[in-house]
Amino acid sequence: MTKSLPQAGRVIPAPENVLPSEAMLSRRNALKTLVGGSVGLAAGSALAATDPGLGIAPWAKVLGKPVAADAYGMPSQFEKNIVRRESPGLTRTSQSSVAFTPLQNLFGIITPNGLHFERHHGGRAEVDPYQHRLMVHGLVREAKVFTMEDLLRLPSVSRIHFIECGANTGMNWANVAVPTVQYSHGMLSCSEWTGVLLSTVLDAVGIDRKQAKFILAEGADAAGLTRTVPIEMALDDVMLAYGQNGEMLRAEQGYPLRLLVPGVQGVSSVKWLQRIEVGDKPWHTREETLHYSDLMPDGLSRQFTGIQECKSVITSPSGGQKLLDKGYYQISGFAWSGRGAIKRVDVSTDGGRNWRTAELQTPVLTKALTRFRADFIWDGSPTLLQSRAMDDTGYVQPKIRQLREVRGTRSIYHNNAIQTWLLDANGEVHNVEV
Ligand SMILES: Nc1nc2c(c(=O)[nH]1)N[C@H]1C(S)=C(S)[C@@H](COP(=O)(O)O)O[C@H]1N2
Ligand SMILES: [Mo]
Repeated sequence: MTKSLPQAGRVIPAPENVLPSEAMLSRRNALKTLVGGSVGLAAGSALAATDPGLGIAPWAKVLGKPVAADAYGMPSQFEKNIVRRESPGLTRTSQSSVAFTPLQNLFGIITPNGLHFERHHGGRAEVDPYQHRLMVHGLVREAKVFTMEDLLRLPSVSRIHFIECGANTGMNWANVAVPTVQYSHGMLSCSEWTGVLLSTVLDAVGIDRKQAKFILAEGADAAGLTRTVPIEMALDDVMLAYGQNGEMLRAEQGYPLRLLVPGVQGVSSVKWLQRIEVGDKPWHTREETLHYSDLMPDGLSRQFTGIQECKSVITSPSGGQKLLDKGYYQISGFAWSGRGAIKRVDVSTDGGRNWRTAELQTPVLTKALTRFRADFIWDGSPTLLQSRAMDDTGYVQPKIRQLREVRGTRSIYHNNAIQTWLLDANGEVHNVEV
């Protein structure tokens, strides 16, 4: 007979300096995710080891499963609720739709490949890598067509970068209190991408350095998605990526080849990339005129506002979770900036009146998610949780009011405002605006 874990709701003494081990036990037992299932019960074994009355666990009485040869490994059966989710009613078809990353269930800064958010305009293309080609032409000395084999022979780089859809947190503009961080911020993921710098390929075709001002990237999917990228970016850190966290790209992420434009809204990172054209002016494609432009209060539309400004969000505790008791918790979340590295994150437990500096987990990388954490002792009263990030340009994440003063209320894209979670007296966490 196994004994049950110590009761959730057990009061852990809350001294000023909570011991990490006790703190972890408290947190894991007391934090329950209502939406999205478990919260990673890794502490179970540690608890059991210290329980003198445990006896022999059922799984120790039988032979385990054989090695999973010839099969792709999957998460534990107990983690099957940790999945991407579509926001009910958000899109009319699941081809032109988005499935959000469960940010509340992630550790560290890397998004597992099966949980990277997906955003398609014309469905997920199934591209045969042997038939796929990348054409590079326009203002170049010699236009070229590359096979995947050609690209895999070129010098490669591996870099950790986030991708955030420009529309991430878009519903908060209209103060729609989407219930969880998965839906409010989950068009955000971070991977180690491997591929060839675009500059390497542009060197190979010999771009006209005087005339070349922009490149056009085109996808091979049904949407034929196209975006303009300025040449300074193209020659800087833009990648032709074929690798994602140590394996080939997932089909959802653009297998076998995508553009990766670090720090810029996701739409520029064209998936199933089949064509790069070098030109001297922007193309003004559908995805940079009709969409992905910002309607200002005066009725004018701002175009080419691509960079994802500095932003952060607390993922634990976050909307839809429930704290089952007072006492010690860890506040944890992500901070990121499309302009560089995160310099500092502050957290507030009183709606922004007082702030204290959170710890940043290393590595702190440019244009990558950065994990922050802070200790928190909940006294059981209603609490407004916020985080505020600053990047290495000195830019500080704004309040939603400050953003609305400039941008009005009709925006969809680029909401990088401070997020507020209300932890109510029942321990339930809600998306609120203050
Ligand atoms: N070819 C193509 N590339 C595309 C898209 C698309 O629909 N087709 N969607 C874009 C959008 S809007 C975003 S936010 C990112 C999402 O990347 P992900 O699906 O890998 O998360 O891909 C971009 N690249
Ligand atoms: Mo997007």
